[in-house]
Amino acid sequence: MPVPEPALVVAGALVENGRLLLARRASPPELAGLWELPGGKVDPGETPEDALVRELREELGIEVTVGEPVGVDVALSATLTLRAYAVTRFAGTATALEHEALRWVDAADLRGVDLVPADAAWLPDLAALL
Ligand code: DCM
Repeated sequence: MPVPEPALVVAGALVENGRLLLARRASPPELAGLWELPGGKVDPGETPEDALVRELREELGIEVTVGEPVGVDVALSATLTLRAYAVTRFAGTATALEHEALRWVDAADLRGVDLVPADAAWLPDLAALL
């Protein structure tokens, strides 16, 4: 039997003036209160870049230009893979439309933040953007 490709979750690393945007999750219970790069699942027939544009519009109310991948893909499970992209340009003011809170962190702040486990794998890559 063919093995299906894992579905992809894409997340955006928005950097402005040496600070990275993090968003605090409201759910599920095991991730609630932890900080993440905002994003979400790629829909069937959608490119990862288009999915990230859509997700950041829905979650933050901004229009972004998607840049290069950041770090390596992270396996969330056998069926789900997580990928981060640099977001180099965006228009509008990021607002927590679906998260509990937003926060802009500098390199020092980033070291002390409680990230969701998958995103913590990217800490060196994220620090290098700041
Ligand atoms: N996820 C993650 N890190 C992110 C974004 C998402 O670990 N920066 C995970 C949480 C969920 C899955 O991806 O297991 C789907 O995300 P969501 O619930 O936001 O659609």
